[in-house]
Amino acid sequence: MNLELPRLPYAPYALEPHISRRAIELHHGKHHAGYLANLAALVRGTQLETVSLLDIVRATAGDRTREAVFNNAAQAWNHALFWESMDPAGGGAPRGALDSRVRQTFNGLDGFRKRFLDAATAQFGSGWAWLVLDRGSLEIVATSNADTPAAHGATPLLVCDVWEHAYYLDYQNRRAEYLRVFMDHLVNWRTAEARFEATHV
Ligand code: MN3
Repeated sequence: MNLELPRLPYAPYALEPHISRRAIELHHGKHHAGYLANLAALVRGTQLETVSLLDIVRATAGDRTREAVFNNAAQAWNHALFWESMDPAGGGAPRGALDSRVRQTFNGLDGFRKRFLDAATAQFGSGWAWLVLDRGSLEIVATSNADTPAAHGATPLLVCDVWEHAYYLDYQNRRAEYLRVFMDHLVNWRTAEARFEATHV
């Protein structure tokens, strides 16, 4: 069964002082785990019970009769990528092929940083900010609630959670500050490079 809570790629205290152990434990152990528990209950005994999480996301996207399944599956998938999008030694710059493409596409790394932070800050209410590869082009997109570019044919490379539960405990209402910390201290370019390079094999 593929609906088990994935382990964090680092210890729950490893992102301190930027994100507290308490915030990570609640976010991973309660929010992320909660989406998976809801999803397991929703798909039990259905044909979706034996397919992968991403296949559930794709099979239910845009289907209003299965909105709860989509929301819980997409949230679970998005969170798994979010944990991999951070690292205790994160921040800095991409390397190799991704570095060139980011600089070319967004007019330098500073251009990327500004565009990503603007998109994430401007997302009204709950959602996610992404760097994706869509039909060969790098793009920055924001999605609302559970929605995910993975349901719409794009390949997500990086994601930042902008639901209030991601930052309220440590940053209260200061989403912009949380986002700057994400970009400058936590963003995991190594996993983004691996995803980018995997699309070129
Ligand atoms: Mn979250």
